[in-house]
Amino acid sequence: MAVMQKSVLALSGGVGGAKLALGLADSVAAGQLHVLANTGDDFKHLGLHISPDIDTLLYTLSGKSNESLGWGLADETWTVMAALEQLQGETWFRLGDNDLATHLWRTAQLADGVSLLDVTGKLAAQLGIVSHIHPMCEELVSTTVHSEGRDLAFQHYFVREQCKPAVTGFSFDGIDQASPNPEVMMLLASEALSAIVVCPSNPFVSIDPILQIPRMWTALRDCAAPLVLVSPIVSGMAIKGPAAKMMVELGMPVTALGVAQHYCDLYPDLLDYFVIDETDAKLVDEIAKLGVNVAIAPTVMTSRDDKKRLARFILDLVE
Ligand code: FO1
Repeated sequence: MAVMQKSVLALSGGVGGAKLALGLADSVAAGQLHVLANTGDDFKHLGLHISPDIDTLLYTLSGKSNESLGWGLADETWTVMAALEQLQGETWFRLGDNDLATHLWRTAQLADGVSLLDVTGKLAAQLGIVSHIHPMCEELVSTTVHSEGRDLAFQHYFVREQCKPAVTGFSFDGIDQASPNPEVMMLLASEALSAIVVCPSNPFVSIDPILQIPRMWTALRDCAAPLVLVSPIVSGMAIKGPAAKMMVELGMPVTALGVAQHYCDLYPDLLDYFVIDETDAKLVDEIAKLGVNVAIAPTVMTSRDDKKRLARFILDLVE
């Protein structure tokens, strides 16, 4: 009798999350990885609908990502940006020539009434991806970064101002009217999942928007599959991006314990396992006091083997 293959659901933002998603895609049976992607970074730019985290996942899972930039496509050309600069157009957010095709096509499809879920599915199929990438919702949810005395749209904070303003908080405009991705809600209610993995993405601007979609985090908590979260903070630093800087500015301890505290405070009983890096082993007892099972592994993912090793570790942990 054939044994039913169970699936894994990963929650992810951009670069850090996509690395573990790739390791998971390599480690589960073909088509058994589902990725729930943050779309709180999505915005309209030059008339185009940009979905940065979905695109980072698409390009990473298809092996086409630009690893030195951390976004966009490898072997990119920039002719359109150069021409736009001549016109004194907006070039602070750089769209490569090949990447532009993705945004143009997505925007046209959305205008024709196709859902973001289906557009993403078609893009994934074109790129030969067998994993399933699900936008967290269909509605536009816009992250606002609150800084001292002013509010900034997320990409203005992140790209135009290079994360320099000190943050005091975040809000996700439109989130209360958003509906959680129905396919993911069905997966959570089924017995099809063997694990839920929260990738080492930024807690505040990548994972919180996903969890704060109405009914989302409670559905994750109530799902029978164990939930494993990988700390994005290692040895007091974020591997990539502004998470550590944000924690300092928010007055939080910049440690894996600070990350665990954040999730336990906002989402009680959500975490079953919290994976910390081996360099943070000294924090085990303090984190365990929060009522979470702590596991220790090498979590820094440089090579493809590192990604697979961490994915394997997580899958073995929940087995
Ligand atoms: N990040 C940058 O730092 N500079 C850019 O010019 C830039 C352009 C860009 C274009 C398309 C895309 O999908 C992503 C892009 N990103 C850029 C990355 C992105 O905005 C951020 O890394 C994420 O929003 C944070 O997860």
